[in-house]
Amino acid sequence: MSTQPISALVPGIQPTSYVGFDTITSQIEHRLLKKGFQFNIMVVGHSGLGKSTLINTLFASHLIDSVTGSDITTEPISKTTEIKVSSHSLIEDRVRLNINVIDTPGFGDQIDNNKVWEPIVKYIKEQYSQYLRKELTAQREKYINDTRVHAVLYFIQPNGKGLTALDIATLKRLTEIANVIPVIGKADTLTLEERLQFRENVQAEFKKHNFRIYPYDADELNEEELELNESIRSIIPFAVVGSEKEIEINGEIVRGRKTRWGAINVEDINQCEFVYLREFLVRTHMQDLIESTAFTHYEGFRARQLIALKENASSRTSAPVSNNWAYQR
Ligand SMILES: Nc1nc2c(ncn2[C@@H]2O[C@H](COP(=O)(O)OP(=O)(O)O)[C@@H](O)[C@H]2O)c(=O)[nH]1
Ligand SMILES: [Mg+2]
Repeated sequence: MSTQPISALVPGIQPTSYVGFDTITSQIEHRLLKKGFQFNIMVVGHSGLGKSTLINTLFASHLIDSVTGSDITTEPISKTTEIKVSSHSLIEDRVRLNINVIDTPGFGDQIDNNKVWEPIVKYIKEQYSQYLRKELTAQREKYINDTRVHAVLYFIQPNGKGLTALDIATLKRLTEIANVIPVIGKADTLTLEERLQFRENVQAEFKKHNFRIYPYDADELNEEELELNESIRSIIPFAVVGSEKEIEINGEIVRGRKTRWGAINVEDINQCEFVYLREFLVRTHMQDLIESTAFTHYEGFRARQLIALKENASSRTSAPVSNNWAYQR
């Protein structure tokens, strides 16, 4: 069966005078602008890898605090990974972007890191579950508030070797349920050659473990889009450097970091891959991240839940109906 849309098969008719349905694009735009956009981004990785700084650099706004400076020897170390959500509203031109940043402090900071990914996995699934519950109510809201995690930025330590056991265990679980974008944090601590070698090692491990890393090649993508995805994949994990400060390099004010050995301009593609990450995450794939979450990850969850419910109902004898939306695979 052909999967081509009807419109591609039927020759178009040009009306003899102006009808005006070409305005539908601006009508849609008007609606969308009024409503605003929701984007939910999660950061995962060890403390001090530059997660908060990178989020602030990405959106050129101070969204989350960097909690360094606090004395870790006196602060109690939390036993598990915490989930901290902060909501922001950014406006650029006429577009309002509502961002939820989901921070995961405490990840990997314990001596025993067994199952520290669990609160993260639980949070992601809970958002799917909440969304499904809202969709299934008789009086469905017109716009369901979307808290589903659209992108997970996973920070890999620039250790020069490769993934740790914790990275592997966490990535395995997260890539099954969300769009995961791995990055090498604080890449300025590696030389350019070290970065290339490190990336090669990490990419080989992704292959070996068969991780499904975002972006995905969907059937409907054209050649150009597939090529773009391929080129993005070749530089994943992005070697990034973040900074909220502006510094002066050769008389120019840029966003960068001053070190004892010199200065780094985070927006210079010869010095780090921050610009590529921003281009990809914000300027080419933001809508695709939102759609992939809805049509791939959430859809899978939804189907499994509904099948489970149905089976539950048909095999039910006297057992009470379970109100438990636990994730079932
Ligand atoms: N060298 C270097 N330091 C960074 C970078 N990003 C952040 N930092 C510094 O590292 C410390 C921890 O950063 P933070 O963003 O709070 O890390 P988080 O714990 O992962 O959220 C701060 O002192 C930052 O100024 C980076 O890309 N390179
Ligand atoms: Mg932080």
